[in-house]
Amino acid sequence: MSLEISIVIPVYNEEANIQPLVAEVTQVFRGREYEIIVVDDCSADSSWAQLQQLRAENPRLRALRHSLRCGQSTAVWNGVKAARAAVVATLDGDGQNDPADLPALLQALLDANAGANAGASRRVAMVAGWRTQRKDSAVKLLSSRIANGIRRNMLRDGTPDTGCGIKVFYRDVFIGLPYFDHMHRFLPTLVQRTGSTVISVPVKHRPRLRGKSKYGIWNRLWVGIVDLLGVAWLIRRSHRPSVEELA
Ligand SMILES: Nc1nc2c(ncn2[C@@H]2O[C@H](COP(=O)(O)OP(=O)(O)O)[C@@H](O)[C@H]2O)c(=O)[nH]1
Ligand SMILES: [Mg+2]
Repeated sequence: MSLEISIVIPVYNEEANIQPLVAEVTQVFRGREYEIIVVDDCSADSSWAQLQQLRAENPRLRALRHSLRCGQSTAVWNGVKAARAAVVATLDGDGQNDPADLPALLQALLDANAGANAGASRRVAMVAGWRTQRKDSAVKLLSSRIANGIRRNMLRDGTPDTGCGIKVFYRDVFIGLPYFDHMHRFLPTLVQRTGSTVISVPVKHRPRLRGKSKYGIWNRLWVGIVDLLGVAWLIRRSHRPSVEELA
């Protein structure tokens, strides 16, 4: 039986969140063909021990671990590479995204491509979650609003919330993207650069109940500016003519 979906969850020091989140995903996909891939980015807490225990009792759960901390993008990258399904979902590991949104996002992706050939180039390759009611601190909301405004103006990616951790997409399209640290914040732009379309769908957002946020204003702002320039350069340096071949 082939898998319908691989759910990739990057974690760094999320020891109190992994078990409840895996239980939620398991509940949501009960009776379906799926796998959960948690990628531990060399956590300093008991995340890996939790995963060892959970893996022993849940064959649908796979656990990967980095030998050193490399950041969220690399964790997502390695998780997607390891995925066995043609469609992959990502989910933050802190429980702020609601796994109950995943089936609708998956369906939106499949519906958008109904009747299209698997290899057709112009298709909806990604459905991005859109946190219409974010449950974050005022400081985070404000800094995110400013950063989003600048990004939207520079990249014109037509995506209201690129930073949302919940996304569903075709694995082969993702694997064809250029890899770099922090790429996870630019996935809609990078996917559009391949000629594919991205649609946004409203999703729930929940407050972080356990553990601490790994991002503050400063570690997001400065790298964000460098990344934005880098991504703008990538867009400028790409061409996508249609290619014809003599019969
Ligand atoms: N693998 C990995 N995941 C990370 C890292 N930093 C954050 N994450 C994960 O990315 C997700 C979002 O991070 P979080 O700290 O909740 O960011 P916030 O929601 O913007 O405050 C969570 O699943 C984190 O565990 C990291 O350095 N490596
Ligand atoms: Mg969070």
